[in-house]
Amino acid sequence: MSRLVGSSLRGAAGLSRSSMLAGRSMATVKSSIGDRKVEMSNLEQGRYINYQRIEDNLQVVRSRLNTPLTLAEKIVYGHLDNPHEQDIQRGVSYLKLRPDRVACQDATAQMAILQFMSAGLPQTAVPTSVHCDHLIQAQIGGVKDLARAIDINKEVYDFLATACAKYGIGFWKPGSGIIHQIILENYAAPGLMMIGTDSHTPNAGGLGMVACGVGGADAVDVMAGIPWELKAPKVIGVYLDGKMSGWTTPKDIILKVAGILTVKGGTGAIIEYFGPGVDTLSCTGMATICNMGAEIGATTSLFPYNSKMQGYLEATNRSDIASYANEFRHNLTPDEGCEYDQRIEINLSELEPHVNGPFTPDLATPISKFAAEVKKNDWPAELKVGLIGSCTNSSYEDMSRSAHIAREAAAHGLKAKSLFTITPGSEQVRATIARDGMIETFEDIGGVVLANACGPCIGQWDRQDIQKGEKNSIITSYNRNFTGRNDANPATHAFVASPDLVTAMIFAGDLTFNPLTDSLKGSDGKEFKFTEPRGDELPSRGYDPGENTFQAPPKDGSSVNVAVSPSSDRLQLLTPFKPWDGKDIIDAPVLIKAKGKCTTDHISAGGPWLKYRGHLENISQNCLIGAINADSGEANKILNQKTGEFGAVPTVAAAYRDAGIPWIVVGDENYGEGSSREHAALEPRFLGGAAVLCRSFARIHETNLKKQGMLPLWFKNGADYDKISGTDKISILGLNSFKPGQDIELEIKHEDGSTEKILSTTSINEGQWEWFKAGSALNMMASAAKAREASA
Ligand code: MIC
Ligand code: SF4
Repeated sequence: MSRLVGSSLRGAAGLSRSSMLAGRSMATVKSSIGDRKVEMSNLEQGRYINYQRIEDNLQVVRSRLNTPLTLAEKIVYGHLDNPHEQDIQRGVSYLKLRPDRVACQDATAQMAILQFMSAGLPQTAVPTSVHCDHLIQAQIGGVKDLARAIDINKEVYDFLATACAKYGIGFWKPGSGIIHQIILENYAAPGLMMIGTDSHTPNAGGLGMVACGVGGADAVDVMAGIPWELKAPKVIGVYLDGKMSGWTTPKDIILKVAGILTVKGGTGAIIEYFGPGVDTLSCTGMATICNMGAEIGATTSLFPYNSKMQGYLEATNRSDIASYANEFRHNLTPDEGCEYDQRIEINLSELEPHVNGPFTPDLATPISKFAAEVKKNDWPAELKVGLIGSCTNSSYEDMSRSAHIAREAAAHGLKAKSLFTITPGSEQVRATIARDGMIETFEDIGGVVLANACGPCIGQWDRQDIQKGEKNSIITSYNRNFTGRNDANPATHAFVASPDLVTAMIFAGDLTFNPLTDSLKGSDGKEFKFTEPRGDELPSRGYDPGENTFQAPPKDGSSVNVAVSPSSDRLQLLTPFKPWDGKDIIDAPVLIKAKGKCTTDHISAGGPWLKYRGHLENISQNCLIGAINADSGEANKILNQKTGEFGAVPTVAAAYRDAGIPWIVVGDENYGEGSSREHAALEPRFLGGAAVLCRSFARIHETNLKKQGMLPLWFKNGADYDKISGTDKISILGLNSFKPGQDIELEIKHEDGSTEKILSTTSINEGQWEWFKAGSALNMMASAAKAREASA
């Protein structure tokens, strides 16, 4: 269902503005939620939770919509910039929102801060934090790897640390942990809204926060005090009934949901969990589910506030937030009778552990059928490496369940048969599991504890046990498993499962092992079966905070100098893109027609390329090098239509640019799936691209393209994809008279000179069209700032 309420319908909603305001002031006479001042986090003084705004906004919105609201709607509409005037139609209207905070990780923060610097503002408008987690490579083990990373990335860390000090941003040093865990431990709070420059920002939904992944340019808007724009999300309700037992974990819920909805099934929607099964999950388990909702394209995922969240807030020294949330519970749970656009039901009592993959996170197989699938598909059965932890699954509960399995195996005299790595999600989790003996347990059976960082999850893995090209299997408790993601080897079959299954499987060294039914032989020659894993949701002795890795910004950072050396190969100040010349785009060669999955990893690879995330020119050398050319089936080999020669994608793109020829990328479904990295949009723009034409886009990437002044075009008729090849040229017509909402006509010119016309659509709205005309959203912001200065 969808709801239409525009300003034109306001009168019909029954209440005039003055009567609503009267209602509000009457309420304040009694006592209102805003009378109490509770800080958003223990680390930021004087920044208070604004439940009063939600209360007030919802009073207006309710009077207009006059219908029960889902929890997602309550929090989202509770953050509307203008609840009176805003059109609200799920899946249709563009909402202007006022998030409470912004979070950035080091690999995306560099570009976000470089853009923020261009805005020329003294401080960020909302509390913001930056987290150093992506640039640490896993080689030998935590301590040494961290020391090496601090050395190698010094220039970037210094840049981020000084920029944070200057602009009032909290800075989490390398070693502190992965952004999403730090946010959960310190900043997430029920009912608040956050945007973060990382697609797994929704992790904070485990604490009832609407937290969305965005590109850096969106973050800059909010940091600069401009409302954040989001298409009013649809709401998919997932009803959880029953109770998990045995080997089933929260991870299996999201693995199952991913199987049902597929990698694009959540696009444009918030996934809202509800039902009696919710209260049986731990808070960190709910965070795992929300985290991996990114894999189905969801705008975010969300759980209603409950006692498990209260317990986690208390355990992380935030009892005041918990008691405030208790007072506000009526707006932290969905209304009775609210309607979802789609409803899914899962009975937790019947849910089996799942293994998803390889190569895509939505290929879901229950463990009872997995061995047969391995054989049928000729996936390598030998398990080379098991990896647990990451931002998705590194809670105390996860670690204690895995340690339980490891202890049991050790008691039978076993060591891990596969390589085994453990990535604690935060310094707090690392210190706590070290204190409670779990690190020792993992090391005793042969595990290697890596730094509190992303490491192998994003290709920061100096993997030595196999040669590139060698077919092999690994299993992780991470969230993503796209081709080549972990070790840059396209022949690696990466599977995703709960930490429990991963840990059990490394003792068998075999993917076909099912710990629920199969036995292993102990060192005494006797067979044994693992008992069902058990763990503690929260540490009974409380968390050990570990080393202090936080740098608070000074009260006044104006004198801090942020230096970017012109000779740096890691950082480069940005030069504004040229505005649109007002003309149609004529005869733009197809740079590449990409076949099949084209994720942000294919468009702008991670791993060794992460080091150039602050240097647009250098990182552009990886532009689309992973995309598969539909004409040849090969990667990074395309026709230069001007010379007739074949070359690497970035080389051909730059040659077109230097000859003044704009070009177009053609893609398939869910183009730009995966990461929030705006480099996947900045690079094609920098190399002279004009448009991307495909069957469908992933949400964040589509916005990133718009922000950087590129045209994201959808085939009106998906079958037209087959009419195009990499030898064609495409003209984009009628741009001068284009009005948002209209189709855009394209003319395809084939190699033999024949032409045909097709239609494309675009989701570009009025404001976004202005970005295109200005050359980028940042250019628009800069000219608005200049105009303000001139009139002051
Ligand atoms: C990822 O998991 O793909 C990343 C690496 O965290 C990205 C962010 C990035 O590319 O820097 C994400 O999820 O947005
Ligand atoms: Fe880091 Fe992996 Fe989480 Fe992305 S998914 S934030 S790379 S741990």
